[in-house]
Amino acid sequence: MSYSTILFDVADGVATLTLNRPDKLNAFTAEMHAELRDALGKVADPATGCRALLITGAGRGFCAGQDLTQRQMTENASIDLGETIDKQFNPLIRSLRSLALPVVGAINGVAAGAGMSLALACDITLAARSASFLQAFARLGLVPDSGSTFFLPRLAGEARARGLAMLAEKISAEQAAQWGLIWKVVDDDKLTAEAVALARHLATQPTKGLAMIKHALDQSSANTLDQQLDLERDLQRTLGHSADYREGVKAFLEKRPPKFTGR
Ligand code: T3D
Repeated sequence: MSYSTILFDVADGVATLTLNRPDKLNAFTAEMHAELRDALGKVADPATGCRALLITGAGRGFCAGQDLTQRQMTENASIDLGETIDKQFNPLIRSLRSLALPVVGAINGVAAGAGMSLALACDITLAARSASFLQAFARLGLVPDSGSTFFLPRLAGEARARGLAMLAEKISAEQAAQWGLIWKVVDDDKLTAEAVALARHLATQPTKGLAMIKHALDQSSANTLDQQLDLERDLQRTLGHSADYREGVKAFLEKRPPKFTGR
């Protein structure tokens, strides 16, 4: 499949996915969703050799959420948004969160609506100092979707989640970092280099272990302590048989840097 709304490239174990509709601040269209689905399928395919994914946007925006020009409203128009959520946005967030490798978000500009949800769904999110975040949904009479009602209270706490979602006020990257919505803020001219370096570093790390860290953290808010302790035991048991664990211990004892293979 050739892509017209995204750029996709794999090098050195890192897949880079760039949303590429800069004139529309990389707003989502049905076509973009189809291309994202295809690209994420490649990232998940072990044959591609991806051990980390980097997501960013082209131009001055990261992603402005759903392209509203695809939602032209006539008097009394009514559209089944449940259908687009079910077929486009939910599969995107589900496939991102279930990727068995780390996902780095490099938020280069405004992230609004489902674009902000996408930023929150990444495992480690860096943002340019000039970037901003907007839960635009309430301005349209909608609820936050694409996981925002899940991520916001967990990351920022109830009070901030409610304020962000109901007031739909744009916040700065600094504010997003202070509230725990993202990992850190980087000077604009350093964002790409820092995000690429981070993704390359993660691609050299124990991929299986990182995937299981994601899994354990994803389960933790729904589990009791007992359930979580059992889960940690089970994951540790699996990882104890991995080549990367053997290499990690060996390298430590031999006082040399480890060479992880992701197995
Ligand atoms: O529909 C469903 O399937 C349900 C799912 C919904 C998920 C959602 O994401 S709902 C939320 C949709 N997104 C929004 O409501 C955000 C709308 N955009 C904005 O509020 C602002 O554009 C921003 C705050 C993001 C950025 O503002 P600013 O001043 O930096 O830029 P701008 O001038 O508004 O936008 C630049 C261009 O991008 C402009 O086009 P033009 O006039 O130069 O030709 C603008 O119309 C376009 N653009 C920005 N956002 C969207 C968009 N075009 C289509 N859809 C957009 N979402």
